[in-house]
Amino acid sequence: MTEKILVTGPFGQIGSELVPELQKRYGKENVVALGHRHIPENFQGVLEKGDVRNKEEMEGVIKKHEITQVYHLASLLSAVGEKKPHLAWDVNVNGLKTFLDLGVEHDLKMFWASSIAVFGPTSPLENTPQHTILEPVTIYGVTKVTGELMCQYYHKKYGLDVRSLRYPGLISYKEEPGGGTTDYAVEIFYKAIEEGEYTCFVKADTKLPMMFMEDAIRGTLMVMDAPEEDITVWTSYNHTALSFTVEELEEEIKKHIPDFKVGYEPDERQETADSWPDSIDDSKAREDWGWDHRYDLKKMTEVMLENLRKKLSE
Ligand code: AKB
Repeated sequence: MTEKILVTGPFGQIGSELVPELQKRYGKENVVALGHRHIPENFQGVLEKGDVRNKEEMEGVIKKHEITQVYHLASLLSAVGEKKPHLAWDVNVNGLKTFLDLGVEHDLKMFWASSIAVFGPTSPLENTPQHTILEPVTIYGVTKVTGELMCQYYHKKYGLDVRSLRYPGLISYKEEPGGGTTDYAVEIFYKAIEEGEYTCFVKADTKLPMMFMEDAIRGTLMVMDAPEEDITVWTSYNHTALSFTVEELEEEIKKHIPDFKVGYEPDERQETADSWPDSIDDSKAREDWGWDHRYDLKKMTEVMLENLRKKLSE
């Protein structure tokens, strides 16, 4: 059977790199991008427009395209969530509920994006385990814990095959993130090339789990490809590659741009960053479906600078 894929949030940081990969695998005609407001003019592929909170509208898309799998990525991130907590709850929780219900009704296989934001100040800070205290202090984290529990519940109650990853901060040269706390780890590369200086909105010693986007996309497809009997975590898998402080990233960039200067002016995002782990333990993902990252800080920095230089000079 040909898989017919629906991707929500297709033009966000993850979606804009996942959609082309899915198009390569399944054919352009079999991947439907569900746009909402911002639709890139140069998008090549099948496009629908709609609101993930509107079940009727989403059901129309699923029926029209005979969808078999959904990658539900549409979400407000942590920093923008703090500015719009009610909207964050509505989109992140009610949007997911729409697809969990449609997943059961239309027998869909699903992927949903969770985050390291499920952890909070009472979770262990280093090598945070898969199963631990989850008391997030951001609305984004609250929606992600709720979503994880809903996914697990729908799996247990209705047998829904919905898989998920707790993404760390994601770093990419293709699409910029929007409204997250870990955005500094991408912004710093743009500023290093364009201006030779950067004012960071978190402190120099802020350390968070991170991953290069190519690894994240590979991990996403790996968890979806795994045989169902190998999946032992139905909330969301810890998923990581590396952890570094901003200062360590600054030093790595300086190996390529020696005059690069970084200033530090922490804002309200510092509190969110401080509430998240320094590093997480993703051994469950490694044991269950063979997760293995390919990019460390050195390789990621080289690839980011090389590709951003090209992109910014076009
Ligand atoms: C954010 O900073 O909000 C996201 C995330 C870690 O989920 N990048």
